[in-house]
Amino acid sequence: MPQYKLTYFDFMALGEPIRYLFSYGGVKFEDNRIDRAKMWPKLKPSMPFGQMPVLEIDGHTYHQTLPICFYLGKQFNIAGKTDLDSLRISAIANTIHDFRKAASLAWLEPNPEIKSQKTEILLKETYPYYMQRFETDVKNNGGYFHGGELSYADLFFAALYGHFNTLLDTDVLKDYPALKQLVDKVHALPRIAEWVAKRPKTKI
Ligand SMILES: N[C@@H](CCC(=O)N[C@@H](CS)C(=O)NCC(=O)O)C(=O)O
Repeated sequence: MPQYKLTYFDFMALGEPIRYLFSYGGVKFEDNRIDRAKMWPKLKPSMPFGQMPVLEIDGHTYHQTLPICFYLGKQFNIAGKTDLDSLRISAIANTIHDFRKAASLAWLEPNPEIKSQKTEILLKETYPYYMQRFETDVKNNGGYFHGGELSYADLFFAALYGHFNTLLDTDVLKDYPALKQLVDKVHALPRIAEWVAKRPKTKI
């Protein structure tokens, strides 16, 4: 079994889908959490593209959340049976990642006036745009994002649920019952439930 070391901030955010995948697969990993204020400025120049998460596999460093999730999804047989299934699953995960980026840009905006404009667009336009489409996908695919069975896109979304709630300051799934059922189903998987119970509790 390879040695895995995940390096990310002490938040859920983009680290959490990777942590969910390791938990789902029942694979041990080192959960290396970086303090943003104290440790990050020194560490940033050593990162492949100045950002995290990064995953070390037997001492080799890999970056970019989505390819890491695809790789782990493949290891655990939840990355699609055929190449076309994989294409669809990866398109969904990328789209969830796009939504996260839009939400985090509003949340991180330092100028209060611009932040309130960005937040209004996020809440009134971007959020319903994405969630309505995600909800329809899950309704049309037997309660999962693709093919009536669990894929890493489902884990990706469920892992980001708490993070989205913080970014939008609301329960983002209150009007989206199919998505809520999917997230509950993922959180009822025994190894995921075990991870969620024992993980460090963070807001973001
Ligand atoms: N495309 C990258 C984005 C990574 C990213 O945005 N990382 C942020 C944290 S979520 C980061 O490292 N921020 C610190 C910085 O840029 O200095 C991925 O999906 O992994």
